[in-house]
Amino acid sequence: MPAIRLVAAGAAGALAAALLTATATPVSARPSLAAAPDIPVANVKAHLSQLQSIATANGGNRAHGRTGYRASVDYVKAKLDAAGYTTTLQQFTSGGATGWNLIADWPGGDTNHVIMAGSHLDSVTAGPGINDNGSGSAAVLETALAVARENLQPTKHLRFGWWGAEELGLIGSKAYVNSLSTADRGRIDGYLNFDMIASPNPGYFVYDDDTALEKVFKDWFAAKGIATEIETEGDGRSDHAPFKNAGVPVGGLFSGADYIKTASQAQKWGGTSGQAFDRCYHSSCDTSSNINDTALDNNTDAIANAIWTLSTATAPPPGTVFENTADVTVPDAGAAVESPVTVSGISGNAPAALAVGVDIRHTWRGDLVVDLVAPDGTAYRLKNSSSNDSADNVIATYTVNASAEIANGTWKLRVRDVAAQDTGYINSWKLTF
Ligand code: DTR
Ligand code: ZN
Ligand code: ZN
Ligand code: CA
Repeated sequence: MPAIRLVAAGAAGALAAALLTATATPVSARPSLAAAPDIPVANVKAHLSQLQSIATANGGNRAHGRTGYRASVDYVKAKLDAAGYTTTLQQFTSGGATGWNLIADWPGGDTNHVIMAGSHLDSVTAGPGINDNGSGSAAVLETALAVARENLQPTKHLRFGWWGAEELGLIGSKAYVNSLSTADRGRIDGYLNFDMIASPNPGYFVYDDDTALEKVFKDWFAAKGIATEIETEGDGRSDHAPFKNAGVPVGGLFSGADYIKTASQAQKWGGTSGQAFDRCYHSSCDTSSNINDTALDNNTDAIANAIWTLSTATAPPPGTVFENTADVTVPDAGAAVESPVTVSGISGNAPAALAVGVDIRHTWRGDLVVDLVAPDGTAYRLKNSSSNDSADNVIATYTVNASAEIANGTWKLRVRDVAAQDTGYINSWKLTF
């Protein structure tokens, strides 16, 4: 029987937060660092069936301030406690009603580097909210249970969250982020949000916020041969917004709501063009039958892959090289050209002595001006032109103090030929961290 500890937190503004923490002994089994397991979609659907039953037994919904919401929280919490998680109920009030966030920590991992996944557990009052957002909640729950089944021993600490009162304006997730100290926010290396991931006429949308998080999802879908689009419905529309506003890198997946699927989207994803991704969005028909099993299956497996990848990845060893060997012609006495290199997996800022290896083939190197451009657009001059330097080629390593720049992102080598005659091309270039 887990020990229950009541920790009353001081009232914080309009939201009084009280923490209930249940600590259970994690299951013991062989540790795993392998690739993510395939998550059985039947398990996810079983959670959706439970959430449907809960709504049916509680006035037809699971909305904030209604009995169906707390029943949903109790269901998810019981599964996590039994699996060995340390769960915490964070209480808040909104609109005169009590709400709860459910936070679950997987024991272990570096708590200075947290990977977090979350979804809102509340529905609108109009219906049971099985796609919005039972789908995200069930997928995150089953992923967390898979972590326990596999007894994953991640490098980074894993935390999961189920938010209350999202439908009233991201109330629960805002309460959670506001309750964190600046230091604790800085310990979250990434927050992954899943709100509507099994729409009956599904699309495959990836949040285009943090490039490294986006890449994990896009690479997984690409390997499965599933086309994706970036999620463009607006940053503020789900629980990743409070994290993003607090400077936490965010990512996530979305299968579409009330917007209409276009003909080209139906071409790539199937389904029905000219029809909403989810015709039952915020309606009473958002029930267990309002789910596309294939989208639920794919997105849940993508979530598991992201959790395994992001929490077990260790920082690349020093001396990690990011290189572009594609030839880029430099127009004679013309406009500058650029060659990109995308850096990922490097936490924090770039080094004060960033090595920039350059290999440009040219018959009069004095024509050339060469810059390193950081992901935020800042240019660092590597080489100026000089009228009397007639030697061939620029093959050199420059050292740049890039400590003011975030390491991850797309860096560019910018080259311009400023004098007529003599021509050349970028043969390759690289960054060494
Ligand atoms: N606001 C969410 C549904 C939603 C609409 N657009 C997006 C974009 C990204 C995530 C979620 C959504 C809700 O009704 O819960
Ligand atoms: Zn909604
Ligand atoms: Zn939602
Ligand atoms: Ca020239």
